Amino acid sequence: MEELLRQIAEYRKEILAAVPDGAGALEAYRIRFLGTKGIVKSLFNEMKSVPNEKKKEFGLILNEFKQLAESTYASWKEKLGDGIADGTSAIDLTLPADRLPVGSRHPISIMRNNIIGIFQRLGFAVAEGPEIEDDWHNFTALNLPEHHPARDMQDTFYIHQHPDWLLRTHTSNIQIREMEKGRLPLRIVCPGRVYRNETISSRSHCFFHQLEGLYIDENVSFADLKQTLYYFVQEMYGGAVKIRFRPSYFPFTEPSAEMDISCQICHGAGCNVCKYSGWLEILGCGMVHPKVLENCGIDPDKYTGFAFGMGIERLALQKYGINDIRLFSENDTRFLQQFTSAI
Ligand code: 2NL
Repeated sequence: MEELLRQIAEYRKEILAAVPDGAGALEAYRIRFLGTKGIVKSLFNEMKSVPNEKKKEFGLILNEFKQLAESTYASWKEKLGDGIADGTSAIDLTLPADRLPVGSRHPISIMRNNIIGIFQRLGFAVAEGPEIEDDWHNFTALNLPEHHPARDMQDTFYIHQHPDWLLRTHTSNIQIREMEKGRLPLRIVCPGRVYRNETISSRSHCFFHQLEGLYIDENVSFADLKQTLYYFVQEMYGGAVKIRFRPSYFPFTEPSAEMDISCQICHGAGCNVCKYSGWLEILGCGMVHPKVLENCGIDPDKYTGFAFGMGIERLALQKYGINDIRLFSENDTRFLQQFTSAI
């Protein structure tokens, strides 16, 4: 009897420490403890050798031991899952993992990065600035007269609590801030989001993206402007692209021009994208107005410069043949995932 109790205590310890690592090990446990020739069975067979007055006490201990062996088996069977008979693990670690959806660059980011890359190869640095701007850096320094329509409450988002603040209407504020730092020469491109109080439609939105450029040094001429922009479109659209300049007006440049490229769809023959003109307008540009230089503490008799600005959405619409500007900000993955392979 004493010897049997000692054995049961040993087996209890073994059961409590058992960690079967797969269906094979669990089956070995079952055969060892619960099988027809297993430990539980053989201990019950020992009952006959126990003195009668001790049989009740031994029976209780034995039954408790049997329950421990059975419940341990049941809980491990549940943990490992059943129906696996390969003798290893219920979890197949060699199976490939579930696929995660791969994200993609936003078409506006792709376009912006391409443009930046071209100007960086020409020695332009990238500058950024605040989207909430004061009247000076967004309008006054840029030679926009006080009653210019762009300053109208109708066209610009003002910050109610601070009437001098507004959401920038172009990224020129960055260039003003860079010029005010007084480090010349200056050769920068300025990408960013801008805001205008427009009715949202397929062609206009209350926010969009611009990229402006500025080059200021001694003896910078309109010829430098033309050659820089010609290099840009050749890199962007290929060597066969043609350009033309049309006179225009901006308060911050003089002279000012719009630049067109030969239509990338019909190559000048005429189609509905270029409205049968053979040309697509891609940017505005000009020589920085002497007043703007003065406003930023730069001597217009010593320094000259050119500037240009383009709308990134407009270029992306043209490049990818998209007909609705709202698609860029709706976050519809059916639209966005079409750009997964476009860098
Ligand atoms: C357009 C035209 C333009 C500029 C932006 C600029 C900035 C400074 C001084 C002078 Cl600080 N000019 N920027 C110049 C000409 C045109 O943008 O159509 N943008 C979408």
